[in-house]
Amino acid sequence: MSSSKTFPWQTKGQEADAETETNPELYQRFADLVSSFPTSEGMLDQLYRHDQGWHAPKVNMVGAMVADSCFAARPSDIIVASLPKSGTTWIKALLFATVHRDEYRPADADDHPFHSVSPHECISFLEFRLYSGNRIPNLDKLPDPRLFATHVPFVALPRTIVTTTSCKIVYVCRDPKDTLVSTWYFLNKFRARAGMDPLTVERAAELFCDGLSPFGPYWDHVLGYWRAHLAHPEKVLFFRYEEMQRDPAAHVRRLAEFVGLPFGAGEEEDGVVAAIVRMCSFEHMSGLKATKDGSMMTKDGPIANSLFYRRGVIGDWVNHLSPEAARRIDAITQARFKGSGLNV
Ligand code: PPS
Repeated sequence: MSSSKTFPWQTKGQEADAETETNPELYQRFADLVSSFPTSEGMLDQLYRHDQGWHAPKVNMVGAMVADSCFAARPSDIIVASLPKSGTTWIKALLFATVHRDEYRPADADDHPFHSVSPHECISFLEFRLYSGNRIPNLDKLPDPRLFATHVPFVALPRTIVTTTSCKIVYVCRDPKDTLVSTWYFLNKFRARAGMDPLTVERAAELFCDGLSPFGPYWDHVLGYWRAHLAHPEKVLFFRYEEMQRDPAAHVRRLAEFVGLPFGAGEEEDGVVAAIVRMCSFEHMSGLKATKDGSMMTKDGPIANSLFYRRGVIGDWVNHLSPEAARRIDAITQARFKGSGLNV
């Protein structure tokens, strides 16, 4: 089960307590609004289409709207943004380990918070965890820099994240076919838990191509952050999962510089970058006891930390998707990204 140990930067999860404010009226107002949006079948939950053009289950769309109206960004905040299944857990681990490297030395990985809590508890999602269950969390006491995460598209970010100039966004995207296969696999686990038949990968691919994936359409999501990165490279960092796999150390250095905490010559000599890369690797993280035996609470009940680790490789789609489905996704990607300078 989840650890009883708490850290100063840790936010409360689903477990509301007497100190946490709630606002059921605000949640209800947004729930009523979302109920008026068009709906479609999704891979697990029914998806609602926001008038900004993105899709999400009702509870997450409501969470995003509450976050938009209540979250107050600080100039020192750092926000991880991504589509589900595109490297979120990994980038959370890398960012947390980099920012907190003096407090928790990666060389002493045996003593690191990752032994007690998953990267998802080190960096909480706004719309899944913090703004859920009618709660309006008090995030004022968290020490700087505060680290948060979101799956919402750029257009739907809480507005103060965008308007607070020096608040930074770290975005990661992944090949759409691998993102789809990872999403399909993950959501089928929840379908099984809910007693639903598994979704075929063919059907999942159709839904994905129609934009009916959580926080999709995939292409709008990636393009939204890509354009924001081009317009404001000092505010939005843009990483690709595949490039991170090819050279993780270079990405850790870029990440550290971007958040204003570059590695010094002494740290380079001491091998701190390599230690962070090693500690956050799929092999290390998936083998931890906190991953294998731990879980965290979500709206759907406890979810095993191990579910966030499957294979962690590039190109696994080839083992699942038909050539036709792959061609269809590639054709959409080519058409949608044409002229954008983006090559996923
Ligand atoms: S989530 O639910 O949005 O947080 O999921 P997300 O972390 O974005 O995606 C899960 C996929 O990322 C792989 N993964 C990793 N790859 C490399 N290194 C590390 N440390 C790592 N941690 C998780 C995970 O295995 C999922 O990909 P697939 O292709 O399904 O294996």
